[in-house]
Amino acid sequence: MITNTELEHKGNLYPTGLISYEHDQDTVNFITKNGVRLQLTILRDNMMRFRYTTNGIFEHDFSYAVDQNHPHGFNHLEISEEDTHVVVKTEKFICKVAKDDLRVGMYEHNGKIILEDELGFHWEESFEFGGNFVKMSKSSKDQESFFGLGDKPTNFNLKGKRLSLWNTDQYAYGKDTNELYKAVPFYMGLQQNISYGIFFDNTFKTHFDFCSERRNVTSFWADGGEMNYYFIYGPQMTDVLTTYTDLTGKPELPPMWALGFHQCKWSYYPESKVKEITSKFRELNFPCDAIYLDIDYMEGFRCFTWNKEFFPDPKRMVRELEEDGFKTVAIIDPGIKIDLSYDVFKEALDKDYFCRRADGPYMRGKVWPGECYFPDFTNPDVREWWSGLYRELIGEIGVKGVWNDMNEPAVMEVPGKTFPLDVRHDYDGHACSHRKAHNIYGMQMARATYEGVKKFNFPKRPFIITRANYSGGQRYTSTWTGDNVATWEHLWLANVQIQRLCMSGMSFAGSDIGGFAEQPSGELYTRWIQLGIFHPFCRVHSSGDHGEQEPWFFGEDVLDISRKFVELRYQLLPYLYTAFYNYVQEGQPILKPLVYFDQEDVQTHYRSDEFIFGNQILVCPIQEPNVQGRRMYIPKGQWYNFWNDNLVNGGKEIWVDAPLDIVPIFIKAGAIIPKYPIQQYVDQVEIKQMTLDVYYKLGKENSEFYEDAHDGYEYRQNIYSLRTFKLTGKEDEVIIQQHKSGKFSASYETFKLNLHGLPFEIRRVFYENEEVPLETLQYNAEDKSMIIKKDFSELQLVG
Ligand code: MIG
Repeated sequence: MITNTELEHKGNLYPTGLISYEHDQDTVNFITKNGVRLQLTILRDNMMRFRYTTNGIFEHDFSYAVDQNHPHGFNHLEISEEDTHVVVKTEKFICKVAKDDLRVGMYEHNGKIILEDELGFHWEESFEFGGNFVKMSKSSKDQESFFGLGDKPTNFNLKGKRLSLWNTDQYAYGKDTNELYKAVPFYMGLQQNISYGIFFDNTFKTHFDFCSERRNVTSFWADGGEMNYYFIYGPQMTDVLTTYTDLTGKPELPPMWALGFHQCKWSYYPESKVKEITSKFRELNFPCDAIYLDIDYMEGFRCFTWNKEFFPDPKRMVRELEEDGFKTVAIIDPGIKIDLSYDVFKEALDKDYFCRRADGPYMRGKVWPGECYFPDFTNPDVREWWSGLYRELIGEIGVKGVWNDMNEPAVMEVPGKTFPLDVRHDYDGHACSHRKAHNIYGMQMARATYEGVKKFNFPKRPFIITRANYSGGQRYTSTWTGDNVATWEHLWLANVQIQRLCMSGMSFAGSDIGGFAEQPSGELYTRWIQLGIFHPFCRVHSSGDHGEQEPWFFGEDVLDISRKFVELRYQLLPYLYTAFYNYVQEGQPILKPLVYFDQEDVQTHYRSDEFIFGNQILVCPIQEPNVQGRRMYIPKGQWYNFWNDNLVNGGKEIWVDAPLDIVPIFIKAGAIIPKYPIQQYVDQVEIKQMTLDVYYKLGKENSEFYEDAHDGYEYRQNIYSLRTFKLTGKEDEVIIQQHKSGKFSASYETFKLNLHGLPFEIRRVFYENEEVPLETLQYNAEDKSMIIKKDFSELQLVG
């Protein structure tokens, strides 16, 4: 591995003194004596983009990551000059550019340092590839922490790590494996309660060093392309992350069934096996919404074909599964078998849609079907063609979701496990080699798949899952963490990786529950389910080489406990769906690591076991065998133990009991949690009454509850309902106010309120500001529940 220091010895070059600078409405251009140019663009009051070129010529400005519709515009911009610096002020922060070497510093208006260049921009010429290795280094504070970078299987806080981004098929990876399936060149720094973000939008192999080589220096560099990064100021991590997701985009709401429990294996076939599995779920009353078909459903692994011996009538099967409440998800890989009698291959060949080597011939590689060619998904015509291939699978057969695998891209039996680097790509009209296109190949495949599934499933919503991705890919697809292993270490990793993906703008993520490689014990499986039900994507998957991984395989106890937790997920679906709504609307991550939840509390900066699911549920998985409980950190504030309603004051570590049928769960005081009755699959029954679990608090707390038709696009025409509840608790009273927006009208008329932790006996009730007898609300003193009309605006309970 090349280190920074070695690179320095190899001849780094630096900008020299400024000749001039000029600016227009949102951009300042700096020109130096040795031809370096810096283009600084203000996108938001809290976001600036920095682009450098070393010879005065910028590349055509193009990005797959940046959402074309991202919000931009700012309130204030002031450019002035000091002796040594050019000063650019926005409403939120100040940027100073040094005249002698273009080094940049970012400051709060009160003068506090946010982030300063160390060496700043520098580069090394690459004669082998042409172009530069472009580099940036920043000074770092002792107490600084770092978060983000996608799916890295390492400590949550990245301080001390050196990592690179090059999408790689890593079967049975381990803790600290460097390169994995995704490239998300975005991280957040946090020092002295000031958070900022760096998004290095460069699709070449990129490298990040978080004070690993030098204690007080953070650097990032790329094997080619431009130094092109966005600086985002917080000071709250939530400002940084939501600005990053504004820039790189958010997904549509998924269909609600995609948030149910999913069962997968490599592979369920033939049809009778698939049916045996799905029937067993129903027979055992174990909720499940989706069943997956891995590569063996195809004819000789040819994409968009069916093995007619195993699946004689896929359309009928998919319909029958659907009648039983199961959606079918099918896998599609990028490799297209070289076979002149296979129409998909023939068509792509005729249209010249496959990737070529630099010297002409098509790029050939071995994957499951044998020798394959690979579509160039960076070509818009190819994407359009690929999306059309879903006509039969989605439009006619009725498959509801598509699973894109092997799109790092993975190639078998070759060094590097991927395409040769000379392979050519269209890159949407900016022709380049695989060095530049590698990290976005999977994202562009998932994008084309998304377009296709959306088109042929319309007006229902598409569901896509991909293994490889790049920043911005969250607009099109969900993801999973690839080929993990059935070990306790991997349970720990799954927890960290999903939180990290949530911190990287990709909240719709999950791990292979139970582990892909090898086989879990019943205990490990149970603990994994107890974590997995809190992940935005919740799917059991296994390689199938090592035995079964269905919930009933491990015996009665595991089945019963697993069912209890999957049922809890189904009860919490309206709460999870609301968290999804906040993600889709504002870019709020669905899981909130403790540091994100309360960055001011330094206790949280190195913690990663505990996390907040949505806004108000604290979870701490059990990640070790043979334990009856553990110590965990409770963030500041008041929390109810979900299992016994005991109230805990946070800001400290406590012991929590957790025998095998319990995982530590706490509810934030003041929260109002919407719940469904248990269903075997989404929309199995019409909801007759919603439950709201109300947790008393001395003080105030707001909660939200979002609803719509669970599928389709009417929600975009205002046919949704967003309820905001304000709870205000005093010693002898509690007031709940409701505000509702949107035009969706739910199937039920009433809420059942379950009151938790009420410190007084209710004596008087005021409903819409008028006193009513307790009986009107069918108050049940025993279980502390009452029934109220769903559109109430104010309820006051007095002791
Ligand atoms: O080389 O399709 O990560 O989930 O079951 C293995 C077979 C290819 C890797 C995926 C895994 C999937 C498997 N695939």
